[in-house]
Amino acid sequence: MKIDEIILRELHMPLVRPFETSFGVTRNRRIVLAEVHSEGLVGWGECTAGERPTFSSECTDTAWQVIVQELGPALAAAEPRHGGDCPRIFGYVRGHRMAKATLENAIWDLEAQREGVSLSRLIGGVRDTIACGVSIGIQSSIPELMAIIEKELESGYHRIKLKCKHGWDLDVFEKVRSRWPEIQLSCDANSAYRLRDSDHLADFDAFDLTMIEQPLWADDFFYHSLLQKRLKTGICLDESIRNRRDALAAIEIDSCRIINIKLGRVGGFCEAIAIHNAAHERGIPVWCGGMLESGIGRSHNIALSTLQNFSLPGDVSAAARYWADDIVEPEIKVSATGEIAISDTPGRGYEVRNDLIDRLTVRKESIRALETVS
Ligand code: OSB
Ligand code: MG
Repeated sequence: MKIDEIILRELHMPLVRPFETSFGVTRNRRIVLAEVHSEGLVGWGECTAGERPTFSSECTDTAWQVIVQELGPALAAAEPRHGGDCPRIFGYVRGHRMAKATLENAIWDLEAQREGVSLSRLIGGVRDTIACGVSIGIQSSIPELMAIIEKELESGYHRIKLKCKHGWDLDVFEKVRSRWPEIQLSCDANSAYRLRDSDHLADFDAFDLTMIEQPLWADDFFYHSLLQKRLKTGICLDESIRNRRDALAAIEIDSCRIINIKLGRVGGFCEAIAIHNAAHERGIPVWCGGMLESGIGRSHNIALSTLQNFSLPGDVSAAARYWADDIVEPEIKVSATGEIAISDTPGRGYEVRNDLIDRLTVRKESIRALETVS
């Protein structure tokens, strides 16, 4: 496909409530969106990098720079046939997977539109609804947390994930489990613990958690495998898994029993599908993580979640949990039974609200192929 133009934007979007993890609080998102124009169609991609390099080494500004200086011009010059060509085109840039995913996912959206199929169908999705969970940030008190959980359960969500850290873990699980003995409950430490906390983490076993997500270092498999031997609860890796090779290594040495797949963290649909397949063949279930996305990134997460081995509820939840006014329509909603229905319209399945996107845009840049003088 000939790439006529790539328009890169930064949007400012305030969250409806702050989101606190062991690495910090997010109140306002600075979201980079790519709009790729090709042969009369427009594909959209969202960058999931945070505002600061705290979840991973990427952030809004590094992604912007790498897309403007390297990936955008390289993509425009390359004329990819489909999304599957992107890893090769971007392969000369080391790292910056969230920046790469921004463009790769836009090409997958374009490809689905060109083929006249939904993105879910294009990637081989097998579900017409996906089961949804919620990720609940650290709160200032347990009663506040209990009220939020009550509301989310009433909304039908299938799984509650609690962000945790030292001082916000065992007491919290204790209270939540005694009130709701049967719910699917998990926790996510975002690397808040160290191997010396192994005995403390083994105490989590008392609460029948579906998994403990990323307890140790963000770049580690080895020490997670030592920790896993000391836990009954399965470890789920998020931050540590950058690609299929990492997933294979982690599974091989039993660093985890479950994998969280995030499109941005792994560099886009190609690698996400490769990790999904590798985990599937080895009997390791996966689920789709979230990064406080707008409707564009969320629509891609929904499509990804329709693959066979996404057998656990993801952090893919209703737009209204994050935004007063999201940038796609129809609004992304979760049914009373905690599910999102998959659209069968061509592409990502949700229209962009161009007027709203223009109003939220704080910077914009047009990227075309580098002019080559022959
Ligand atoms: O570790 O899964 C995570 C949000 C930002 C950064 C990292 C994570 C998260 C979430 C929120 O857990 C998931 C969501 O609701 O989008
Ligand atoms: Mg996580």
